[in-house]
Amino acid sequence: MLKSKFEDLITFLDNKKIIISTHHLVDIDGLVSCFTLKIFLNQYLKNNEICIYFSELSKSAKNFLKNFSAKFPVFNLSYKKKFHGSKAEILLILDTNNLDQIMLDDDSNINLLKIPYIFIDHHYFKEKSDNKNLNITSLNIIFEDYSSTAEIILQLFETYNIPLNNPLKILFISAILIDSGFFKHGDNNTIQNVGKLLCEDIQFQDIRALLKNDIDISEKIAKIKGLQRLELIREGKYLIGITNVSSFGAAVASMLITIGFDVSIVISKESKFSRINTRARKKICEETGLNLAKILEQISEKYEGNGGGHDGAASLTIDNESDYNITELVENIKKYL
Ligand SMILES: [Mn+2]
Repeated sequence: MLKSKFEDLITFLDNKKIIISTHHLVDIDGLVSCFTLKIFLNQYLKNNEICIYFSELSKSAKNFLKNFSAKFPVFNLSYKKKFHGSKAEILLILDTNNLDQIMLDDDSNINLLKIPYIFIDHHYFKEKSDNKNLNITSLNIIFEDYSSTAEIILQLFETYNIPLNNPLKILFISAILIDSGFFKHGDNNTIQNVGKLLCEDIQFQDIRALLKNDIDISEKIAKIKGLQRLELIREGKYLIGITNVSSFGAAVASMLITIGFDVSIVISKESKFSRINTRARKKICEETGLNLAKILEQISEKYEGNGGGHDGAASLTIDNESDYNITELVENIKKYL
């Protein structure tokens, strides 16, 4: 089934001009998925014009790119910072299935460009009516149970028996490790995928070193302030933590789970919008059916926000003028606990 899905996609892409892209503040999974997909397509589709567009890299992705390039200076990791929409016949959007997460360099709305697009992703997917006609949904490849998008691309290489050299293997391992939280959110497949990529020349500890990220002082301060402002809600045997910080909301939300909360909610208020990052312990999602992505998606529909993610890690961006109140989210979460 998977092979026929891949085949449909590749047949469709033949002879088309392609732009590959991913969400704003590109993370390591987004970065690796785009580069590796381009390498795959270049081997397979000989006559295509393919380019990668990134709006802005996250700090960890920048750091990874720097470390990786130092190790493999000739490996081609070029991408465009300008979105040449007029040159594209099809857009491949990786590691997100939300068009609002694609940022164009001139701030224009991607929907207005009228380029058809296909998602290749591992986040919770809900079909939206507003952009249905431009998304070729029959060609989307979305596996919500995969721990990374990179594993979908890895499967493409495997299905078509394209051998992987060491730099490619290292790229895949890095993306899988990061997105699975070093297997914390993964399953047997995640571990097996990494296991088969590791070899004599590729040592696990060397990859850890490649992914090492120094935490800068602003992130430390955000975490400490997040703790100072923390409110604890107890629901039976479960603990929910709510706090607010101006930046590093995702990191603060993850930290709250590490220190003992079952669910965390972190609000980051900006001038026009608020961003809400949520996390939940994997075991609780499995036990109770809690799915943060679904809850945030529902709220975003009701208040015209923008939400999505996974069952145990999701976010919502919402207009400060809307009637939305955080207690609605808390109440929705409590229903499952
Ligand atoms: Mn991902």
